[in-house]
Amino acid sequence: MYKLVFHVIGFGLLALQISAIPTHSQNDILKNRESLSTLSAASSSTAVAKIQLGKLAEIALGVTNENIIHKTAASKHQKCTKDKLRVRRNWRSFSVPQRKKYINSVLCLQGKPARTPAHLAPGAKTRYDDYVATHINQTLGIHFTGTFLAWHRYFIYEFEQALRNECGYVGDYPYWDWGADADAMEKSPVFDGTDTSMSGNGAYIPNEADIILSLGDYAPVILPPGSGGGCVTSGPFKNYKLHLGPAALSLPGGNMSIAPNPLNYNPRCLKRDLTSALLQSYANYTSIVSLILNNQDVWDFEMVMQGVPGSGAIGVHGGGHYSMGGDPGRDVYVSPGDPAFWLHHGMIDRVWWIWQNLDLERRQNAISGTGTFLNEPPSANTTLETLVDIGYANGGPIAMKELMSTTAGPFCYVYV
Ligand SMILES: *[C@@H]1O[C@H](CO)[C@@H](O)[C@H](O)[C@H]1NC(C)=O
Ligand SMILES: *[C@@H]1O[C@H](CO)[C@@H](O)[C@H](O)[C@H]1NC(C)=O
Ligand SMILES: *[C@@H]1O[C@H](CO)[C@@H](O)[C@H](O)[C@H]1NC(C)=O
Ligand SMILES: *[C@@H]1O[C@H](CO)[C@@H](O)[C@H](O)[C@H]1NC(C)=O
Ligand SMILES: [Cu+2]
Repeated sequence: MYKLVFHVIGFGLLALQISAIPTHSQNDILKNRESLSTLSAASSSTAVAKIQLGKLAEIALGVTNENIIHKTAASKHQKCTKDKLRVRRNWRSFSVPQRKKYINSVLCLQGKPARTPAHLAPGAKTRYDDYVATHINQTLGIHFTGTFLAWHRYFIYEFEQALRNECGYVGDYPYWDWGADADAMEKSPVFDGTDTSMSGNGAYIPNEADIILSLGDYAPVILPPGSGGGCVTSGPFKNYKLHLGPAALSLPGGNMSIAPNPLNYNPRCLKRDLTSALLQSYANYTSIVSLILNNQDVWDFEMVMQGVPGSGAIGVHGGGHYSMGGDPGRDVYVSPGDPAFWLHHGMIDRVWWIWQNLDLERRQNAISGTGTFLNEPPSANTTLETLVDIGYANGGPIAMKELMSTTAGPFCYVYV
């Protein structure tokens, strides 16, 4: 059962320095309590769960806004003030010109030369590839680890920074609302293949076999194939070439494609195999709300999100990735090579942000896990002092503690 603790004003690290915690007005508390009575458990009706998710996001927004006001009042050094706050928005709420501006800035990054030295990643040719190369290089240290959520928060933020600083993007950062597309991905404004989408499905390949995900000694997870399978034929990214990988690409029928050096140059088309059934099973509104409401501990939250090994589930994170299908959609390492990656991880970050803001005091700085994939091989626990680094992509090494709040450290954004 979900219990909201009314520590709606949490200050993260700053809280420790502030003696008197401002109290909430009685009205706000009553209002929250009222809306929370309908939020004790995820509804099995996806239509109701959609409303629940909207309410949870509203609560998170309210908490973040108040937090900023109080932090600004408490310290002149507060960098993230209300006038600087950026909003991240649902791709569905972007106008046509806004969508085109975002897409053009991504295409721009794909046209700029890489920073990664060729001797480290000969296949990294563009600034976009710098992000793919770094993700490939670090995959086993950033998934099923203590850094998973924060690393990806930093990674997509620094991608946004590159769009802004190197490609003149001035719009909002978009997220993909999985629940809205769970019944028909092909109709999603993210994947409908129009020139305002992230390109559409791959060319249809008939009679594709199932995808078989194997992980150590756990029973394999069997996923159905989708409605495409081949190269993307429409939309802004139909001529885009993947340059890196494959590193661990699951193919229909159970084989895996692995390049001897996934950082070598291996130009090929972007493939998709849109699989609504996966989004429907793992990333519908009910699954999103129950992820948020049913997991009090950050370990449970991040594990359920990624799919608890052996449970047969792949979580909302895996649901989003594998529902894109194709190449690199089915390759954990190379996944940022699909331009929809950034919208998917926007939603991942949004869900974390909502979860954190429902109990900031306990969750703002909650970390669990180590520096290695499922702690294999065993490594030290991740802490607030652990450094994360996204290599040649952008930014510099940064401590976990800087990444835990979206309105502190380098960040100043909320989700609407
Ligand atoms: C991969 O990681 C290693 C170890 O952190 C680093 O030295 C190297 O520069 C990275 N390579 C790329 C391509 O980022
Ligand atoms: C899997 O790979 C083997 C060896 O390359 C090949 O013989 C077989 O046909 C492949 N299976 C499928 C389903 O692609
Ligand atoms: C929604 O997701 C949950 C858990 O991921 C699943 O059990 C349920 O069957 C899904 N609902 C629908 C309508 O597919
Ligand atoms: C690492 O974290 C685990 C789980 O929270 C805990 O049981 C263990 O004591 C920690 N190890 C160290 C060395 O702090
Ligand atoms: Cu990742």
